[in-house]
Amino acid sequence: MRLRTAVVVSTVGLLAAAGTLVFASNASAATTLGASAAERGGRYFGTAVAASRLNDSAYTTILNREFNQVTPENEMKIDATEPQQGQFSYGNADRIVQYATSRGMKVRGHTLAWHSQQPGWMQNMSGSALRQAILNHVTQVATHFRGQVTWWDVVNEAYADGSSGARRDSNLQRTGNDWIEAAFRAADAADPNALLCYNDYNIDNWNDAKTQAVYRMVQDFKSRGVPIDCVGLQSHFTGGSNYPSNYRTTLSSFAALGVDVHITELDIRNAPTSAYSNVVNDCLAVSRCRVITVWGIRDSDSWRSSESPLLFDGSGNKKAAYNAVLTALNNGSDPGNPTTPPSTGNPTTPPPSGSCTASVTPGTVWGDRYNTSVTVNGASNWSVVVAITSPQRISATWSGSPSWDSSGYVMTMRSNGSGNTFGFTTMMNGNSSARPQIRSCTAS
Ligand code: G2I
Repeated sequence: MRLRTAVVVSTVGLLAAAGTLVFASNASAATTLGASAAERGGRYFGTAVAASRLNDSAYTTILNREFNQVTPENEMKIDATEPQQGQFSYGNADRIVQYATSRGMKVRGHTLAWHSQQPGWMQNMSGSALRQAILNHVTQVATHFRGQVTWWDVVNEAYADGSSGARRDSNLQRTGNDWIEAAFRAADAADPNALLCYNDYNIDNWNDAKTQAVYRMVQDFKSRGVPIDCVGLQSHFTGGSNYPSNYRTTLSSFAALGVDVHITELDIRNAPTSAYSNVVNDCLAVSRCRVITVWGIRDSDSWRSSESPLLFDGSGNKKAAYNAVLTALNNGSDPGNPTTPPSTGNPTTPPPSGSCTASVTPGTVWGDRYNTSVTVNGASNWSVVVAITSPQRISATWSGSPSWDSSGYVMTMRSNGSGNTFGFTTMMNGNSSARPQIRSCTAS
C-alpha cells in the first residue's frame, strides 16, 4: 500500500512537471464501505433497509453513499408477503428492490422459510397442509423476485441454541426433518440463478454445538447435491454471544465445504472498534467471504437501538466503528478470487453470472471537468455500475454501452466488444472534489 501510494505521487509529480494535471486520489483508498468492499475482490458491504425509511433523506443519503447491497429488514418475511393464504403482498418489498437495483445495489432476500414472523393462518397449520403451504410460499415468492434477488436466505434459524446440536422445534420442523432441503429445492426450481443460503445466529463460534450442527447439515447437503450456495452468519454480537477469537476458523471451515460465507446481520453492542475491524479482517482473510451486511444504518434504526451497535449515530454521523471498518477494508490485501464463479451446488444448473473487478485510473482534470478510465478484470462480458455525486454529471463516455437510472447519477456501463477499459468525462458543476465510485462489477 505504501509502495502504491508512492508510485501514484511520483506519477502525479512527473505529469504535473510535464504540464498535465492529474488528480491525486489514490484508487486504493476508497472513501465508502461499498466502494472499498468492491475493491476487495468484488465483495459487497450492505445494510438492512426498512421501506418506511426510504423517504427519510438523512437515511437515504447514507444508504446511497455507503452501501452496495441491501437486505429488506422485514418486508420479505412470510407475514409481510403472504398475509392471507394464497394472497401475496409485495408492495414494500418491491419498493426496496426497485430502490436498490436502480442504484446498482444487490439485494439479499430475507427470508423464505422461518419459524418466526409467520402470518396467523400459517401458525395454525401443521402436517402435509403446512408442508404444501410453505413450499408454495417459497415457490411464489422466489418466482416473483426472480432475476432481482442475488442471494436468498431460503431457511432462517432452524437450529436450536445450546449444546444439543438439534433442530429447533417448530411447526415447520414437525412436518419432517427434510423440510429444509425441500425448501432449497423449491427455491432452486423457482429461481435457478439465485444463490441459496442458510442463515442463522450463534453459529459464529466454531466450538459451539449449533455451529457444528449447521456445518454437518451443509456438508450433508453438498454431498447429496441439495442446492445450497452459501451460509449466512448473522453475527449479532453480544446479543447473546461475543465475537469469538475462532470466527475466522468458522468462516474458512464453512467455505471449505464449497459454499460462500456471508456476514448477514452484523451489529455489536456499543460498536467497539476492535471487534468491528476483527470481523472485517476475518472476512477478508477468507476468499469465499463475499458479503458483510450490517443490520441497519444508524443506531436509531437498529432493532436494539439502546445498545448503539451500528456504524452511524442517530444523527447520521460516522462513529469510530465506521472508521475502523473502512480502514480495515482499505488495508485488506486479499483480492478474493473474482474469476471463479460461485458454485450453485447443482450440477444441472449453469453457473450464475459471477463477479469481476473494476479499477479506476484517474485521468486528465480541467477546470470544469475531469476524465476517468475504468479497467475490468476477470470477465470479457461485463457490466460495471458507477455512481457519481450530485451535482456532477457525466457528459461523455467511450468504449462501452452506458445506461442510466432515473436519478441520472448512476451509470451502468456494459461491454460493447471494444475491450476491457472504458472511460467517461464528468462535469464538476461546482463540486471539484467528489470522484466516481465503482458500485459493482458483474460478469455475464
Ligand atoms: O431479531 C433480529 C433479527 C434476527 N435474525 C433475523 C432477522 O429477521 C431479525 O430481524 C428483526 C428485525 O430487525 C426487527 O425489526 O426481526 C424482528 C422480528 O421479525 C423485527 O421486529 C419487528 C417487530 O417484531 C414488529 O413488531 C415490528 O412491527 O419489527 C417490525 C417493524 O418495526
